Amino acid sequence: MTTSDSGVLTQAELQAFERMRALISDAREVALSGHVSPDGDALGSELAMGWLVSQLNPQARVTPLLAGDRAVPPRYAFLEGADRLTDGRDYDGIPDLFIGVDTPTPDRLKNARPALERARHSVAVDHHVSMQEFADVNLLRESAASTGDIVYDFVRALGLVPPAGVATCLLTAIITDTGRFQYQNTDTHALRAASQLVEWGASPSLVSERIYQSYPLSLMRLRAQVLQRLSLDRSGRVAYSYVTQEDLRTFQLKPEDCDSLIDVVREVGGVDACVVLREGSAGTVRCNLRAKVDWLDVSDVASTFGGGGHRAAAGLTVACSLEDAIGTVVGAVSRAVCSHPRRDGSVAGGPRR
Ligand SMILES: [Mn+2]
Repeated sequence: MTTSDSGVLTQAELQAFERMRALISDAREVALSGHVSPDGDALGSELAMGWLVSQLNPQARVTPLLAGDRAVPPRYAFLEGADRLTDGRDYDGIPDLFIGVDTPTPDRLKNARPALERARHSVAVDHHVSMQEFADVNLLRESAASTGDIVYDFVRALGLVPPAGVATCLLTAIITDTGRFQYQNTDTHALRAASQLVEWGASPSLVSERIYQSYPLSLMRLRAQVLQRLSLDRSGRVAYSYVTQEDLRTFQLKPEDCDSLIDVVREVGGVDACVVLREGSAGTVRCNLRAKVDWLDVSDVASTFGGGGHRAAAGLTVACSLEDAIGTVVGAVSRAVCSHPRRDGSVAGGPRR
């Protein structure tokens, strides 16, 4: 293994890479999966890792799995290898090696979990604070902006040069998890990796066009509705909005179509946090939380409701009405925010006249 880029890697990470390389080289049957309701990081990292496995071990049979019940979200269908993703329920192989990416717990593997349980060996690569080290080899780097950053390091450490399509998978992972290099997790590692990936042929404009400029008109109309309902908590430091079951029927959208709405709410100036609540079908409410300031850890708030995520981006599900969820969840975020002094130049309430 070459260590040309090992300056950023810890000794433990280099050892984990070496063990991963050995397990990959010895495997004849390899299955991979990211988490259920996959995002750009889960899919991009999984597909890039799948390519990496076939480079290290061309004889291996490699099956990238989908953990959830649904097909690949249309905006990620352009990723190279996305057409080879297999429904976890249709896979009955006994992998010599299972590789989980961007997945903090086995239950987030849902339909791919049986493959993990049947596997002789397992590897997990992740950056979630809440990660339970469930595999034989666990590479957890909480400071990584995305799992794609870590897979990128593995590619570099092995001295591999990916084709443009695979570089685009990793660039997608980094762009989506950093919110287009706008979230607090955006760091020099992510930017350097992105630069090298573009050098290898990845196209930032293609990623932007496919992921951020390809919304159906119905979703744009729902965005308008979400903007109409935009509210501030009593302190004026938390912006929130919501989506009802009725909205999904009216606009003929699926729950996962709502993932991008949090970015609309975060555009409000002067707030420290934002929340989007989405009414579920079974008396539950899914809440997406974002911190806009470094000192706030929304995964802390999420964990008090049994949820999880990262410092700046977390999610949780509560079993109550939408109205009650607004009270309790926005209330909890509000308390977390108000434990810290208000920042200067707050403009959330609009200009004071
Ligand atoms: Mn991720």
